[in-house]
Amino acid sequence: MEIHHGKHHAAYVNNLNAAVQGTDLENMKLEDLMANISKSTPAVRNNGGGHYNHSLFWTILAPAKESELSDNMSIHEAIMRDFGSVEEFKAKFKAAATGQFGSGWAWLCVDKSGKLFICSTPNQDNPLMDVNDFDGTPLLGLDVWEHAYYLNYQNRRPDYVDAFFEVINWNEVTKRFDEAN
Ligand code: MN3
Repeated sequence: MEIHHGKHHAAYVNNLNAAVQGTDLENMKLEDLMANISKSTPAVRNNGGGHYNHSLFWTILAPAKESELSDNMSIHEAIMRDFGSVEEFKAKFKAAATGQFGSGWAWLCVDKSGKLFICSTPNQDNPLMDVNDFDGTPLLGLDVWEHAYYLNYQNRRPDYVDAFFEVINWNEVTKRFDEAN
C-alpha cells in the first residue's frame, strides 16, 4: 500500500498537474473535471481519473474491527433493500471486481433516486465521468489493477477482493451515502 500510494498514486498526481498546467482546467474542481472528461485529453482522463479514484480508495479503507458494517447504519438498510442481504451485495461486488477484464475498478454507487448499484469501469475511468452508460455517485471503489494486488496475491484477484471486504471503512461509506442522498 505504501508503494501503491507513494509511487503509483503520486505519478497520477504529477502527471495530472503537468497535463493541466497553463490550461483552463488548472483551477477546476476534480469532480467537475470528471463530469466533463469527454472533452479532455487522454492524459487528463487517465491521470485525473487515477487521482480521483485513489483519493477515494484510501478514505474507504480502515483497520478491521474499526470499520465494520453494523445494522444501525443507513448504508446497511440500503444494502438490505437493494440487494436483499449483505452476502448478496458481496457476491455481486466480487463478480464485478473479478469480471473486469484487465485493469480497472469495481464500484458501489448510489443513483439520483437513492438506489444502490454496482458497476465496473476500465483503466482509471470512474462513475462520475460523462463517458459511461450509467449515472451515479461512487460510495466505495476497489482498484483491480494488478499493481494493487500482485505483490501479495499474484494472480489471485478473488482472494484480494475477499481481503478488501475485511477492511472497508463503513463509517466513511455511510457518510458518503448520507451526503449523496
Ligand atoms: Mn492503483
